[in-house]
Amino acid sequence: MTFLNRFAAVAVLALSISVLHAAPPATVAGAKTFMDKAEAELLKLGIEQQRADWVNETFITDDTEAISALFTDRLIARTTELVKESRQYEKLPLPADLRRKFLLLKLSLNMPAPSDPKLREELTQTSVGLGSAYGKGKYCPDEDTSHCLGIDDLEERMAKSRDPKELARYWAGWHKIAPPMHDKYARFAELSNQGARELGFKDTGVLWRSYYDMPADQFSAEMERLWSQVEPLYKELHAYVRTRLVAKYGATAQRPDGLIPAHLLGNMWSQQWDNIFDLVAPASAPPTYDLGQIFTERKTTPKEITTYGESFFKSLGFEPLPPTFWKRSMLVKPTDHDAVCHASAWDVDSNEDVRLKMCIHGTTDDFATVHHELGHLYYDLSYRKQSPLLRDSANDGFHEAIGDAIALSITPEYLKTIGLIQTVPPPAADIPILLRKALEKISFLPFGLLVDKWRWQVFSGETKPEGYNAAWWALREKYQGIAPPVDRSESDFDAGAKYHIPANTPYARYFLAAIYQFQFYRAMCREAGYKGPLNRCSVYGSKEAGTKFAAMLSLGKSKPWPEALKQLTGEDKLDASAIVEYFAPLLEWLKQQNAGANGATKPGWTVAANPMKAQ
Ligand code: X8Z
Ligand code: ZN
Repeated sequence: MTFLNRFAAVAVLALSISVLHAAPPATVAGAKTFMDKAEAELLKLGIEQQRADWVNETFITDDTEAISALFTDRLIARTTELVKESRQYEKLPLPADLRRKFLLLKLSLNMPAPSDPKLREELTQTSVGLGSAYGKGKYCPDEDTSHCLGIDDLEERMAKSRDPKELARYWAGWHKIAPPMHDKYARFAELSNQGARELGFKDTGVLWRSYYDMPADQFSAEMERLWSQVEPLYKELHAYVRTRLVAKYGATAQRPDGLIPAHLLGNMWSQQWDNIFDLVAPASAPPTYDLGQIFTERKTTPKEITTYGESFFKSLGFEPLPPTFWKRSMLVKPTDHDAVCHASAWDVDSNEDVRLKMCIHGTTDDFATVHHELGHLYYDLSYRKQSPLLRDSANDGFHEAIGDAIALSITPEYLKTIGLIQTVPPPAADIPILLRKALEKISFLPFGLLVDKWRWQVFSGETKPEGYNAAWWALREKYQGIAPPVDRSESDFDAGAKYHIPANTPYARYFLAAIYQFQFYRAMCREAGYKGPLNRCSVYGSKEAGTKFAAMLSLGKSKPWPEALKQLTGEDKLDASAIVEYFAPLLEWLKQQNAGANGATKPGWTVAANPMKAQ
């Protein structure tokens, strides 16, 4: 043995002794202790972060932004460390439940961050800043800043105005909030990707797609499979609406390529079209009802609107909302300071302290949104007995689908039962009622799909910052069949004018929810003993449906999602057959209309040379 070799042998021995001292060999018992401690620690950090974030989102100032960024930073820093420490247990033969927790820990960050504290801090500050920029966003039509409009006002105007020039002004005015976010967003994506790579994922998009108890690529394929099941329905609806808009607006709505100008659909992002029901309702149909109008006439308060939602859940056997909900929620927009108006549900202490943050105006949309948000909160309350990492939905699509599944039971019979309408419209009103539902649900599907398609491309590097807007409009055109009301270019950043982009909330969840909610609803109807056509079922008051629903909710994230789905529905696959069944009578009717006497309308559109060009 040469001297050098001998030296190396001694060094190796010394090193192995020091390794032995620093870290005893990983054991299954050690893995369990590690996980128990990690869960307790992250729960505490998570509660602190939620409190700081709540204060920031309901009262945006430079200070609350900084406080929120600080607590977000602490939570991410510790989670990242714990994920790295957890690697020593990866190869052990862990019991399935414990192995699942290790996986969930690794997937728990929507915004993975570099472990370099400087870069991590930059990322959290950038991210909180983007969220606040959206929250503070306003369109000021004139010099007088007391006339500025926030997104809640603008959404109401987009819903109600029927003047295309005015609509285009609101649309363009709001989209001006986003260009200043462009470079910050690009930096955000870069840093978040670096964090994802440190955790062992190719990029943040791959991390997000790994969330569904199947390989990331298989998840993308699932989304496409579902889209192909519902695309024919969307295309028929699109063609029908386009014909009616041309009848109303003439040349403004008519384009040779068949695309619909985005500002005419009653919604800032053209994502749900129910606000233009009056423009597309069949002329000969019996009148239905307008909940927004009823709330206005009756001066129904935001609290009362929220109580309608709570009563539905109570009728299924759920507990009343805790008193702190009423004390701590924000139900109306503050008049003296900025707040993020986009509705959200908060589970602040992972136990009882649930809250709603919303700027309720009393529109029909608000009624649906209140049910949506209470769905989140009742899910939170149902899984609070699980251990901390399992206090979450089976997957994020489940979380988004709960309240919507309940809201599908808001049928005319139900509204009569609770005294919101006096008479139930005759059976001839079924088609208009279904049409309004399709304007809310079917119109949403391509948007639900494309938001994350765009983001996955951004995270993977396929779309570069200098091509953000072209990629956005290529997807808007391909999937939604819409065109911008005014010319766009790369000095715009239109994706940034949608809440979930600056807020970094993944969006595929809403597409999944649009499918799941009909599966959940169909199963609950079955449980309630309902036998008629699916669109007329309401499970209001059914304790049988409620018990089965509650059992699924209380599982939280303790089982892979197919098992949770099976518990309620007997099915273990995402399946568009329930949404297709629900809208089957409407699909036939739409086909007839589109093929009808006054000029056959061919569903679909051709690809424009430049999707960023208005006409
Ligand atoms: O963001 C929401 C909820 C809060 S989770 C109000 N939704 C999506 C959106 O507004 O874009 C519900 C429908 C889709
Ligand atoms: Zn939601």
